[in-house]
Amino acid sequence: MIKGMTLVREIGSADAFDRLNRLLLSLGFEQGRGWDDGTGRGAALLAPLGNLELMTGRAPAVPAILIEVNGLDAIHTAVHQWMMANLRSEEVESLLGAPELTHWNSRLFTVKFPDGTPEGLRLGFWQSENPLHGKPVAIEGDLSAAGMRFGIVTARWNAVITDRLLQGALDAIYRSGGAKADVEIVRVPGAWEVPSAARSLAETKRFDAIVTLACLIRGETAHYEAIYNEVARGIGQSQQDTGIPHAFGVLTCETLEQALDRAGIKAGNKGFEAAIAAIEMVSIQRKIKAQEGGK
Ligand code: DLZ
Repeated sequence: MIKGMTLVREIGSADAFDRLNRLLLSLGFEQGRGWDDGTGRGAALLAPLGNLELMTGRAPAVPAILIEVNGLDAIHTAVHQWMMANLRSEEVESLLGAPELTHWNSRLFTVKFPDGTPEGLRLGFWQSENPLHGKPVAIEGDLSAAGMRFGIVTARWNAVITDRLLQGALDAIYRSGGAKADVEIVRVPGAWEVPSAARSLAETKRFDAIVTLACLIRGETAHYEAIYNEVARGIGQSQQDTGIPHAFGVLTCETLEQALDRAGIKAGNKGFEAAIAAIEMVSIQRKIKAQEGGK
């Protein structure tokens, strides 16, 4: 299974290397493990998600390195300030573009950092635009996980499926602005153990939501109905008793093939969907509480 992706880019001077490293960290990249082997240095800048995009038919209209952000205008301001402090001011205008709408419902700006190489380091920063305008009539949850803490309980039984569900859940949280430090994962033997671990996590009050992940396959599971009913009841009861949203990412399938389909092959990834539901529920809970407080 693919685990990650690394893009390697040479920076022409040591001075530019240090300054760009500091800038990108200040914009929100996470510091990874760097290296220095006496002949050169490397700095690892970690983003929550990677994406390899191939294209054909025409040249790309964007830089080869695209960085998705929240708060595009604040990022633009920070980059502008950095450039004004580090470069000649007359250079900045030609190197830094303004945020512009793209044809894929996003806004993007490009910037070229002089880095000692002839072409310079060209980056594109972009942010997706929310298509919803106006105030919703109903209270609806937002899909920003920034500042939210999650406990994820995942079963080791049928790990080929539950690992994919876990990957989907983490994908959803990190893509929505959640921080790695705010996610704790607990692995339990099987679906049967999920409710009690979920309750233990919820009772610590350290989490805004719990995401439960497991996979029951009828053909291979003795007492399938009995286990399923108890798991569903236990997770529901923990949610009711603790008042902390519990997202239900427990697959109940007839066959392994059906389970694979629901774990990212043909029918979406139910782990991803469960985590999105958790984010939404935390947001809804906060809005309801805020409304109460305002009365
Ligand atoms: C025992 C069992 C069986 C037969 N099937 C499954 C399954 O399909 N999915 C799952 O998550 N767990 C299964 N288990 C394990 C039980 O959930 C539990 O972990 C053990 O009975 C130990 O209490």
